[in-house]
Amino acid sequence: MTAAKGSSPAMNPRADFDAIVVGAGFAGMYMLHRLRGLGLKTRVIEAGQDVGGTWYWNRYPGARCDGESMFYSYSFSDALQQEWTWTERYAAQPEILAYARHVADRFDLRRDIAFDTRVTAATFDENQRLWRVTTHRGEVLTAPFCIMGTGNLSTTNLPEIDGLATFRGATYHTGTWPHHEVDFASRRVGVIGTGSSAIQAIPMIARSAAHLTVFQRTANYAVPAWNHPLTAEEVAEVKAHYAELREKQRWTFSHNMFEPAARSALEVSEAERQAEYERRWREGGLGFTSAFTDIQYSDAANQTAADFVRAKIRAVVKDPATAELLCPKIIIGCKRLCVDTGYFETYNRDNVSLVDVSSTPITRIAPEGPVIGETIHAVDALVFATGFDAMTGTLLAIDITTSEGNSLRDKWRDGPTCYLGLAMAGLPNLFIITGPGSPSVFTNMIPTIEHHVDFIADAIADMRRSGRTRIEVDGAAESAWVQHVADLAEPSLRPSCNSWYVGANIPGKPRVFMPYMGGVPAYRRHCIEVVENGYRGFNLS
Ligand code: NA7
Repeated sequence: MTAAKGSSPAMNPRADFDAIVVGAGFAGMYMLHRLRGLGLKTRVIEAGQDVGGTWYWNRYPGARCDGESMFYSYSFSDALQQEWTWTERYAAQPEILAYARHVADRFDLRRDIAFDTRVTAATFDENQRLWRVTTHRGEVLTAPFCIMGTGNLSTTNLPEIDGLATFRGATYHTGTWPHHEVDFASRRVGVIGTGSSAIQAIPMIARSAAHLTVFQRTANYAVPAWNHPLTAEEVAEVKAHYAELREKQRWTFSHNMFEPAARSALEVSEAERQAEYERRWREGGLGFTSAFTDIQYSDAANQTAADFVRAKIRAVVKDPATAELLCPKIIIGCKRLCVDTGYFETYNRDNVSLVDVSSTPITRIAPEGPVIGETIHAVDALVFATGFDAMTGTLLAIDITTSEGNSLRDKWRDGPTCYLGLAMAGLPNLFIITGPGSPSVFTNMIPTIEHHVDFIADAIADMRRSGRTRIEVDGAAESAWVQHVADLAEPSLRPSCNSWYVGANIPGKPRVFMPYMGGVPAYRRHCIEVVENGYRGFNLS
């Protein structure tokens, strides 16, 4: 890869590009589109062979978005949202990937994307005022701005279990699924993990495998998707009102169109509470925990929602011992709520067994399969649905430094610190799209991405207009924001339990509650005030 010929960079004649964007998922693609619109010469660097990011890699059976398709999509182009037609309430991975490809074609994005190329390091040269971005091929590209669109769930977590290399069968990770069809027919399959990915994959694998053994460490809550094909009328109705619906979406709590909670779970009668949970259950999806205002804040309120889901599980799963094992003991909302299609029903099949690895973990993997205590569970294939080094893993895999000796790895040694989840003190002209300290993973990601991309593009455009070339977060503003994010999380039940939100799934990862819990409207208002006050908290020069 060499610097593209043609126009020279507008912002720093010594650089190859005006901006380098890492990642060609939904963040990187829209970032490229916006920067191009500003006339900036931009290069996107993408590890995969095509666009799509998360939806390029997560191809496991049953992979599907648990945000509703008509609102889990770009809003920046009305022509795009009018011409694209989603076929199901929740889009499956192939459809989302097809959409990403369509966007790349429609906006002619690929000509500025270097595929199959992984960024290994990025160093800011203070003298030249530019980032030197190094790829795994050894190339170095330069630009005054570097923007990380690297995703929050893009570095897989493969637990280190003794003997894995000796396993005779095939191994898979849901987050790096092969591109070819994986045929589990007449094979004994083991799935490790019961998070969102597993809960989607298990019913599908159970249908084809000779036998499926699920190794569960922590039982999880799942609410039915009630997925269905969208009718022409449903699609037409949304399309006719997209403009106002999108504006409404931008000011919802999580960029989802859930009905917001109005009351405490504890202020209503038992009958009203049950009716509200039942109504939300019938509706399906992630809006379930928006039933009451205090589900994430009061243990007693949380228990009412948890008890409701546990009763549903017991009603579905026929074997009482299996049902008890599947009933989560953790608070609801501790780990991300899962949305399922036939997950609990799958345990009624004769070819599915559930193995509890909470008290006795998987001690090692023998050539035949996982060993728990003295028992070898023989399988022909092992699926790791063991999640990701979320939110920070991918950024820390890149050696991000400055010529002044600052380094992201040092800065984040005790956990991520970031202003607005967008940029950091000590690392000028570097932006993160949906970084730690922003609403990010608590929201519908595509509109959240659009918000950050617009912020970054507008900031660069403002700098260009005012002839400024350097933007850096003020250390005090960053510390105050980090404290604000922690203060928002503190009264909630969430930081107290183990999840990837606090880094608890990765051994040795500092325990910090990473997402912003104040909701999208408050966050958007902060961002607006920052800009209106001359980029308060940033130093521009
Ligand atoms: P998750 O939600 O992080 O789930 C990973 C699962 O793997 C979870 O059940 C873990 O149990 C389990 N796990 C991890 N390591 C082990 C070992 N060593 N032994 C047994 N079980 C293990 O990842 P997903 O891919 O499902 O979902 C990630 C996000 O993608 C999701 O939240 C949505 O936002 C979309 P644990 O709970 O740690 O006990």
